[in-house]
Amino acid sequence: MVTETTEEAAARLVESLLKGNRRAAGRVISAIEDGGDAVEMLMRALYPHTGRASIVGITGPPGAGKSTVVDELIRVMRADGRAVAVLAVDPNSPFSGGAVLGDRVRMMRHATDPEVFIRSMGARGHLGGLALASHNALLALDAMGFSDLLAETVGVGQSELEVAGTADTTVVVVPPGLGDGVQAIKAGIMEIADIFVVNKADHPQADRVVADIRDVLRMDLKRPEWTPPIVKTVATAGEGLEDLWIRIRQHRRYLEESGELERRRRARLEQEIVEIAERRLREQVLRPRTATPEFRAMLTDVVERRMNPYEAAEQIVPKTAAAG
Ligand SMILES: Nc1nc2c(ncn2[C@@H]2O[C@H](COP(=O)(O)OP(=O)(O)OP(=O)(O)O)[C@@H](O)[C@H]2O)c(=O)[nH]1
Ligand SMILES: [Mg+2]
Repeated sequence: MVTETTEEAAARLVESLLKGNRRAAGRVISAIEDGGDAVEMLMRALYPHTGRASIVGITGPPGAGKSTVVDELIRVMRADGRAVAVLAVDPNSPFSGGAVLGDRVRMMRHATDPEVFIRSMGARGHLGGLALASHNALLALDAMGFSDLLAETVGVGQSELEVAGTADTTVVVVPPGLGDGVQAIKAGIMEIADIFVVNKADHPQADRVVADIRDVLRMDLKRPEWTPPIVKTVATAGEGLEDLWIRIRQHRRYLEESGELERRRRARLEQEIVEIAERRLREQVLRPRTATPEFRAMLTDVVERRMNPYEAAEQIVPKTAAAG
């Protein structure tokens, strides 16, 4: 139930976040993760303060070195005067809140830096979908005043691609020595990469991977204005990260100057509105009409061939209603 006190509590919490209170930020992100009614109230208070930060998505197969790259990138970005917030999203992890142990250890040295914020997000909750939850969490960090947001997502599945889709710039980290080479990560992910990082460049197979990616890019004629650069890094030695940061800034400039940033953000928001509306339709229209004894009886009719699925759907949402 939306009561005035919870609305006020949400506004107060956001007020506190806007002043830079990390505990408040943690609570806001937890509420966003839970995906309950509070999200709407929080976003009402947060949204006017968002839209300033750059969002960089970092994705790639497990163990590619994403967290090590992020940790080193934070160092380079801090030296450049940026305030950096990191959200590590793992759709396969049941854990949430705080950082995943490995990441926490890895990024520990930044823990006392007031201009760095690190948080992880697991698969718990997310009634509205992980992509929406992680994007809303990034918006909260944007409102808090971080100039640059890094979203690390593990893996190359559908939900990871969706999370990556909410970033302005997507960095795909590819390690050498994948069984099938680049083919193994090709599906879907090559298309979303704005920048490739071939990490573990200390590995003898690294140049082979660079050549493989070049081959794939040569066949990709969809992006005449921006050819994704390939950056080699040895994250464990801190090598190549300055170059990566230069490329990220170049991509940002390209996005702004070409109008592509505006287009991407517009398309993403359109998708988001439609998703929220779809969920509402499902919950408020479809669910009540399918959670009835009449529906169970109709289902039996369909199972026993007395009715076909189209006729049954017509009983739930008549064509005339759908058209109107
Ligand atoms: N040789 C070498 N090892 C690296 C390099 N970068 C990272 N590693 C090692 O690779 C392992 C995985 O690194 P992470 O940064 O945790 O990789 P990740 O992609 O974040 O892993 P997940 O989040 O579990 O998918 C660690 O043992 C790192 O020390 C590198 O440039 N060279
Ligand atoms: Mg990681």
